[in-house]
Amino acid sequence: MSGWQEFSGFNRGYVLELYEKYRENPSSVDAETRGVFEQWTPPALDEAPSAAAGTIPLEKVVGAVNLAESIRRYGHLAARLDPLGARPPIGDPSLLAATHGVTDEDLRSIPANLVAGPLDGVTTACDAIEALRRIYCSTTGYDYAHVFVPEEREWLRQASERGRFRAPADPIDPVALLDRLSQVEAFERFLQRTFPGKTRFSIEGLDMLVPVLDEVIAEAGEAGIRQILVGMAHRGRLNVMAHVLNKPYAQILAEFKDPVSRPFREDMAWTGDVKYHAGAHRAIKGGEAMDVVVSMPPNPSHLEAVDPIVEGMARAAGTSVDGAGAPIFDPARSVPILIHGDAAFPGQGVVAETLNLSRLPGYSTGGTIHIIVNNQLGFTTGPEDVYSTSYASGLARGFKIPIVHVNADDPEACVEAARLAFAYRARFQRDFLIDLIGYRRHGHNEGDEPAFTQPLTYQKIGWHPTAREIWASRLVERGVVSGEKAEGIYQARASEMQAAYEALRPEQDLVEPEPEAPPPGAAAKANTTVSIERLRELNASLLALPSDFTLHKKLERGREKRVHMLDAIDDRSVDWATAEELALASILSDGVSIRLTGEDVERGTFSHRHAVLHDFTNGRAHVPLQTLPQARAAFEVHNSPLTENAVLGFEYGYNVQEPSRLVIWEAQYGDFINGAQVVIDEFLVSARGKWGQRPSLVLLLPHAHEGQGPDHASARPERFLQLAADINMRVANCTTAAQYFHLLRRQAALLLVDPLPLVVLTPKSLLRHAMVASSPREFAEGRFRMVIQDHEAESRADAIRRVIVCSGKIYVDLMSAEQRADRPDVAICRLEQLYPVPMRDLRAVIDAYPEAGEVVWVQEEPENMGAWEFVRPHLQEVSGGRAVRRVARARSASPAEGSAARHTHHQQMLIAQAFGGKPVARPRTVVDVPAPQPR
Ligand SMILES: Cc1ncc(C[n+]2csc(CCOP(=O)(O)OP(=O)(O)O)c2C)c(N)n1
Ligand SMILES: [Mg+2]
Repeated sequence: MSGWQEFSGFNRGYVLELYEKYRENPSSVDAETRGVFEQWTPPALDEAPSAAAGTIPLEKVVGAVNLAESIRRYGHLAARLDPLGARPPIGDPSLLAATHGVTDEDLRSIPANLVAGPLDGVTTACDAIEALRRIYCSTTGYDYAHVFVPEEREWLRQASERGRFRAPADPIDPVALLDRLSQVEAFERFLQRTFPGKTRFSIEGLDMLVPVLDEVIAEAGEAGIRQILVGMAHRGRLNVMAHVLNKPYAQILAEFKDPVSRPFREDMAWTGDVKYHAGAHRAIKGGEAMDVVVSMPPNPSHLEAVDPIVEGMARAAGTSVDGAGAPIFDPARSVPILIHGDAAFPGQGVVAETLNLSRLPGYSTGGTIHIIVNNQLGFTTGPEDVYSTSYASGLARGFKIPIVHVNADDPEACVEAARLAFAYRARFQRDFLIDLIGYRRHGHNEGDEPAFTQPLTYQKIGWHPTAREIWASRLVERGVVSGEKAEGIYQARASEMQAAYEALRPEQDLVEPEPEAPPPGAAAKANTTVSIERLRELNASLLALPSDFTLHKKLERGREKRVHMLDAIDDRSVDWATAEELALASILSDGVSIRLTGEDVERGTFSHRHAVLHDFTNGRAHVPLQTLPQARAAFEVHNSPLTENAVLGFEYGYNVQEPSRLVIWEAQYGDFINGAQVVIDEFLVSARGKWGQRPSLVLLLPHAHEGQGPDHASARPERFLQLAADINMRVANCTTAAQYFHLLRRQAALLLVDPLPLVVLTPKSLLRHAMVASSPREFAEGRFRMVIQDHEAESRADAIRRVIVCSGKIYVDLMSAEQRADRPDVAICRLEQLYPVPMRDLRAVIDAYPEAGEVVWVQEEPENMGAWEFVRPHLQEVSGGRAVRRVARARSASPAEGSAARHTHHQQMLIAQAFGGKPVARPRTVVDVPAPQPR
């Protein structure tokens, strides 16, 4: 047998490297290795080798090296990772010496250096293999052979084999750790006894999560990180809130009491949320440096939905935007920690979407520390039905994230994992995953009987000592503390809980966040005009290119047109894209920074934006809004990955973390927003009422029926309008470039005084339509109009019999219709802001036509979609007794026709109906309109 051929590429390289070292300088290797090499020459790679290392047959050396490498790669398969021992290590034949044709005796005759790598203090290969087994097959499973970058793999290998983060090299205070575990356990036991059956999602079985977080946070603080963002679900959340975020026991206990006698917030804008969804902040006083802030945002029950939100928060916290140009992100300023469930991590797609953000320039947070709180169960479902990977963490392998599986009953191993995770992140700015493997002491929640489905596991758990008990016995064995002392530590922590309970005054101790009411009328008062001089200056600056920049010919023509766009103040010359760029430029010059993201937003789906220009000769990028001399704040624009859920969540997080910045996300087409419905429902529209957050994210959603088929038509305005309540957002569908300009500027002006999410249905074909263009005067003198009157019709108001009210593109279709000429009795008004419904303005617009007998809502969407069902009662309320009708496509399950010809046919029918029928004079008797229902 030829030993040389047995070497895998890596080991072959290692032996060759060692041999090279020896040839250059024989004393650079130790005496025993020298002895081997003195009698051995590596064969040419294509030669069948036959030489053996003197008295040690070469195949034995090969076997030893391959065995060592197998232990490094696959040792985790033999590690004791399950505290219950219910899932014994699966092992692998490659971990056995015999598989490699070596015995312990052979190994004893081989010098350690051939296999030792970073290992210290070993002389023979046998010692080295034993040491490697102790490291790789213990209560930690190092799972990072999938890391591609050799430098990173080497760093990880050095760290684990040298025990860089383990005691004694990196000491642990054993008594402080015992105290911490006592606190964690006493908290749960007290709640279990005092509030039996009340849901708290106990941490028990994964108690080490708290010391692991302590460790990461302490390391982060020491490294100068100022913002730590923690995202987690229900499991162990109360314990983490109490002990990591220092939420007072009194507040937690008061929430358990849930006193009925407290004054309830009866205004419906406030619903609050259950206690295990609440967020918390903690400022830790940092010595001579600044404070460290640890924040846990609130999150909904939807597992893992908070992941991208935390990433966005961390990105915002680490980004400075004060100067013009691109913002500066510093990974040393913030760190995100994401705590996942072992069933949720592999199951929820948003996890993969979030992991995919980690290395993208527009989204990176300089590395996330992931912790799977792996209790080997998802409610009642075991691992065999939960993931197709070998471990719950399998997904992370594809992203080349180093993984450490660790037995949660071994506190020292857990602490090492935490330190290793932070140090790796600090060194490489990449994600790291700790798979903290424990069990779940109770049912899924505390009222749930786990033995129905996992009887054997729960028999075992019944007998299994707690992490604190295990650590206490270990310390007693080591003579660090006495049994009495350990018990005393626990009792002291239990008494603290008892004392907090006895001192509780539930009504007073319960603190609910108070969402502030927006200042009345702030939106209407915002001055959004920009003087014509300033607009011209901004336009000129935006058009200026670096001297050596070659533009694509077609783009050049477009920009030439723009040079004179603002010359004639009353010409309707400014198109949608220019209006947007001028709005953004003016906002930057007002000192508000902007972040714009979405699929292909740099160019724009419809090739209209060109926020990033590419030199035609060399591809070099130029971003006009980043070189704008007038700008006083940073601008960033990023093409997003092909994702809706995680990227929208990310922008939401960015927005709530730094609410003074304007954050805009654009969908490729409006309908793709449904891929992010969880973010809409659970955060964007309801976070204010549940948690007191005040988002102001802008969504640009292309929307219009243009014959492109059932998709690419509808941004589903009906969904947003169904969710509209308690003034939780603004929804607009504007029809002119100037309206869009003022809308964006109004949003920027309201960021701090009256923030609300802004949903804008945006044009597609109308982007370049002459009717949508506006005159420069409309930018310099106007404002955003929530309703637009038909001024032409107003001049013959008494002749008007039918008031059409519509929103968006159908307005242009109606105005361009031939039939209009035959109907001087029809006025066409636009509702530009769908929510909050501008009732006063709407009433005024309709009341301008005293003889009109009917109000007709015209929409191109099917009757069961679009705004009709939402606006109907509002129109009835302001119609002054006039009949309210609608013209719409017939009710339909699918938003639009698959054939362009059918689309056109239906569109023509709509227009015909809008103008058709007999004019109706206003009835002289008042029709009884049902009064709106009280809230
Ligand atoms: C998106 C979503 N689907 C379903 C649920 C219902 N649910 C709540 S907890 C749970 C099991 C979670 O298991 P795991 O992720 O392992 O966390 P654990 O409760 O074990 O800590 C399920 C299915 C949910 N909360 N969110
Ligand atoms: Mg679980």
